[in-house]
Amino acid sequence: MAITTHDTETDVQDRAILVSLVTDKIKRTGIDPELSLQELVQLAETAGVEVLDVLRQNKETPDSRWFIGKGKVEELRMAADALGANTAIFDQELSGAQVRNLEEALDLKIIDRTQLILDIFAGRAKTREGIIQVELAQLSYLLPRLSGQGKNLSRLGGGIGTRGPGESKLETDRRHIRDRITELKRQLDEVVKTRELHRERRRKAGAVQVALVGYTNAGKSTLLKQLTDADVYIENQLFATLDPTSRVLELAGGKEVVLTDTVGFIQNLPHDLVASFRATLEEVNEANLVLHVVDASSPMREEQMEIVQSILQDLGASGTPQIVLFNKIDLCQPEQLEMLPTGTGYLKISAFNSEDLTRITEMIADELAGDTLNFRIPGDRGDISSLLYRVGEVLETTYDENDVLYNVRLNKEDYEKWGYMLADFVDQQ
Ligand SMILES: Nc1nc2c(ncn2[C@@H]2O[C@H](COP(=O)(O)OP(=O)(O)OP(=O)(O)O)[C@@H](O)[C@H]2O)c(=O)[nH]1
Ligand SMILES: [Mg+2]
Repeated sequence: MAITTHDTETDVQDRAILVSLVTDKIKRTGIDPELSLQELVQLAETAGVEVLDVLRQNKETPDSRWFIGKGKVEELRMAADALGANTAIFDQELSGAQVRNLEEALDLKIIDRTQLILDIFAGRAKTREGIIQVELAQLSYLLPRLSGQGKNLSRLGGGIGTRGPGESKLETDRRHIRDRITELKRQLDEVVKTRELHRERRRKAGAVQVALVGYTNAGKSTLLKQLTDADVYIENQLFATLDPTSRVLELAGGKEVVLTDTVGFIQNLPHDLVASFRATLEEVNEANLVLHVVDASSPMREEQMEIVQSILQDLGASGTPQIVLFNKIDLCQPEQLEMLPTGTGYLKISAFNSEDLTRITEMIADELAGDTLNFRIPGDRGDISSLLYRVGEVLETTYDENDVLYNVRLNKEDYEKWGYMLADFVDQQ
């Protein structure tokens, strides 16, 4: 049962007014509401919406009935009439009742930030895993908003350019949705198992995992493409990537790692999405090294970095070694560049500069490199020699009668993993 269909050709273009309510609670989060609004504009444009105007209000607490104040509702109606809007998009999350009240009063499609993000994801999902995860997130978002739902059930799920859950199934009741959620979770479990098998295989093969993570649009997929020639989707829009893509990357010295591109993060990443995408995001957890890609030219750079760190923490990956790649320095103002931290663990790069790409692979190699060890391998143990080449960086090879002597740089983790095969061949002298 596909519940989301994108058919942009036949859909009337959404013409929207964006609304931001700044409450005391939001002020305390420290996220600049103006930057958040700028991001909402980008999200709306990514979803194919034409943004006509932006309305702002400051209020201690949201209005329980309308979210914004009654006067502001009137202002929104007038603006919508004057500009010919058919949609209002709120930067903060609305309750089901607020959506219904606003829709009835204004005769506009009412969408909040969460639903907009879910919608973009729905349009992007291509793999079975992605599609299941998005539908699960959409239904989990919809379910608590269904109570007391009357004639407007049809409109609630109708997002940007989509038939969201509900719209195509007027008859759908909560039990139906719960059943569907159960079924989706079961399907997701299967996908998770397959993914675990893949991971297990990679681990057994001794592959070192490096994950590209970062705020959406930071340049993660561009880096994967530049570093490995991967044919991935790159677009100057939010959430271009949904499903993780892995490619082999050869480092300086010949060592190979598996580099994985992941879904981008964003502030207030909907909770339901994080929960649903946990399987995908597990890739990050498995990584031996995280490359945190930052758009150094963004005015929200610091906030974005904090948001990424806090999501990594939620995922349990905050302890993984990390290299911060300040990307897009070709777009930076000189004063922006000066403010960037330097030192080990930080690189200033442009994804389009080949020298910078080499510096990345060098830093990855350094970060993963461990101590050097000497091995003495009998000539008839080619299996051990090739293992050394695969898991370590062979620095020197000499011959002593029938033995080959290797000086190899091997990190602790790999030595622990392969020690049972290698320990007998360590040359103590
Ligand atoms: N000028 C400049 N643009 C860059 C650089 N790196 C990436 N871009 C551009 O930034 C945009 C986003 O790049 P992506 O690689 O799709 O970003 P992403 O992090 O994968 O984004 P999501 O998948 O949406 O999370 C594209 O238009 C890229 O061409 C860079 O170093 N300099
Ligand atoms: Mg991407």
